[in-house]
Parts: sequence; structure tokens; C-alpha cells
Amino acid sequence: MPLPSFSPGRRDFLAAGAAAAALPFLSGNADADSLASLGARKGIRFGSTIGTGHLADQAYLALNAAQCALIVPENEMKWGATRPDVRSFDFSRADAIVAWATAHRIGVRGHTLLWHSERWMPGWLATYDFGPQPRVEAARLLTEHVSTVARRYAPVVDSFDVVNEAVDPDTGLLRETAISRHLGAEETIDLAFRTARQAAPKAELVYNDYMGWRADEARHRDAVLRLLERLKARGTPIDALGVQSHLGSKYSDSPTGLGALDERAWRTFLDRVTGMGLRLLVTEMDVHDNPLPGDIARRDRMVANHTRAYLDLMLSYPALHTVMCWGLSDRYTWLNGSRPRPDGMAKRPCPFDADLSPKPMRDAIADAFRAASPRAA
Ligand code: 9MR
Repeated sequence: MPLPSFSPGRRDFLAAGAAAAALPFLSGNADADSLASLGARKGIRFGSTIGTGHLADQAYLALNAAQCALIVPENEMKWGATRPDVRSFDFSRADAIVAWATAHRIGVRGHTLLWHSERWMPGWLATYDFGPQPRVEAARLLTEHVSTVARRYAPVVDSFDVVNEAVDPDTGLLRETAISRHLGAEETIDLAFRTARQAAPKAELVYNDYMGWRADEARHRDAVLRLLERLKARGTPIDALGVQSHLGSKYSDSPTGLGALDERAWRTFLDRVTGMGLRLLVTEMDVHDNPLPGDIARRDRMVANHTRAYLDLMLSYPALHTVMCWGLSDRYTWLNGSRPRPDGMAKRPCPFDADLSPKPMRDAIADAFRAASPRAA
């Protein structure tokens, strides 16, 4: 088996990453009113995603450098990007993003060491021949992947989404993948966390999923809670729950337009998660505005109010220490491509508009940080 390729620039970003690690809350670029600075005053790290496609957009990069203490590669650390085939690794895209972040003294999160969903794993894996001892081969492949990626980025990345979206929200059951079919779903998740801990002993290890505060998400919440309880009972090394926070719903028809909420159930869920000793992160916040009116001023106001109410609730938990948007600007949002508005208008799910001007959602995040109590160091 050939060794994974290492790009020549790796040394540089590792050195820069070590320097950035000494300043966990602030990038070198943030002014006093940036979201990074406002968060930092309360011990909250604020950040967003960067993708390969953004690296040519200097204005967008400057906005991210000014507002973020932390970035996460949107797709570039996933299996789909790093594993062209079973034998090799390709880190060129992830390295480019990490190099940009460390050059600007911005921290980096890792996403994701295992996407526990067949749909988003590379195509070759679905048809891969696991050989005469499929269980052994599945464990070898998973261990090799997690340890190679986590070791490579451990000097820079201090928080990894180890397992992403293992729970099917409709059935509440664990999803099945080519790996888990041979290894078992629980064993696969365990092995991913245990391998990550060995490879990156100082990093925060996170289970990341999209259960939320809407009334129609009860089954998803319950199933995630049961999974976390089992992981804790087995002594699996997990430190935190990543709450993706893709707010709103394409199914929504409630008067708020963004889904009937069940705040009480959501607090009970968060109480039980934090009661297990787990920390919380908001990892992928945006607002799916399809059900909201087309009028931009009204729509932006509703998105901002929803964001503020959500963050106030989330930040009332001292265990929440990181807030990340899934894109800073409406110029680049996964939601425009995959779930267009019925009226054909562009969606406005992010804190800055397509011209990179701040929106009311940006003020809502800033005000939520101003109102939050300081996190313990
Ligand atoms: O925004 C990402 C989009 O560009 C990708 O095509 C997609 C599949 O890799 O993943 C999107 O990001 C997802 C994230 O990795 C996990 N949570 C849900 C996010 C939005 O779908």
C-alpha cells in the first residue's frame, strides 16, 4: 500500500497552525466589532465554511478573514474529496484551505472523518470487495482513513466532526454503509472515535447531526440522545455534540413560516446532552427561508428574529462554545442549488447578502453574542 501523499506546503501550515492555536478565539484580522471579536469577548468561537471554489474570490476571503476566528472546509476533508480510490489519499484541496486559514491565523475545524451515510461516501466504496474477511478489512479501512486524516491535521485542527449524521431521522435507526454492513453500525462509530482519539489526542471529538428544535424532529432528537447515551455508557471517547442548526424546514407550514417549534423538548434534549458532560457546538447554521415571504426586508427580519431566538436559547447553555455558519454570504449557499424557492427568488439564509453587505441576521448574531454570559475558560 503506497503512503499517503504529503504536499510540500504542509510544514508551513503546520507551523502557522501551531501559532494560531495559541490564539483560539481571534484571528489576526478581526476588528473590535467583528463577529469573531464579539464572540471572543464571551469565550465563543465564531466561524464559517470555506470551499475550494471560494479561494479565487478575494472579497469573500477578506470577509471571512475579518469575521471568523475559525473556518471549516465545506467538503474538502470528506471521504468524497480525500479518497479517489481505496489505495490513495488526495489532500490537495483540504491543504489549500488549511494553508489559507493558517496564513490568516484562523483556526480550523475538521469535517468529517466519517459520514455515516452511504449517499455521501465515495462511489467506489459501495462496490468495494472487502475480501474473504470483510469485517477485518472494514476495520482496517476505517482505521487507516481516520488515523491518516486526523494525524495529518491534528497540529492545526483542534475539533473534529468524527461521525456525521449516523441517525436516520425518519426511522430513528442507525444508517447503514458499506463499512457498517460488515462491522456493525455501533462498532463502526466506536472505532471511528477511538481511532480519532489515538491519532489526535488533544482534539475535541464531536458527533455532528441535524436534529433541531422543531416539533416534527422528536424522533430524530430521541434517537440521537439514545446513541449518545450508548456511546457514553461504553466509554467511547466523545467530547461534544455538534448541532448543525440548518434552521427552518422545507416541510414547514406553521404561522412562523419556519416550522412549529417545541422549545421545551429541545431544552430537555440539550439538558440531557450536557448532563452527560458533553459540550455543544453550533456547527452549520443557516436559515432555510423557502416558506417566508418574497419581500426582502420582511424576509430578512424574520430570518434575523428566528436566528436571535435560536442563539439566545443555545447560548443560555454555558457548554456551547462555538458558533459556525454554513457560509457567510448568500453568494454561496448550498441551499440555493439543492432546494430553490418556489417563487424562483434567490434565498437569503446567511448573515451577509450576495454583495457581501451585512444583513439583519448578522446583527442578530452580534446581539446574541453581546447578550450571552461569558463561557468558562
Ligand atoms: O454544503 C455541502 C454541499 O456543498 C455538499 O454537496 C454536500 C455533500 O457533500 O454537503 C453539504 O454540507 C453538508 C454537511 O457536510 C453536513 N451537514 C449538512 C450540510 C448541508 O447539506
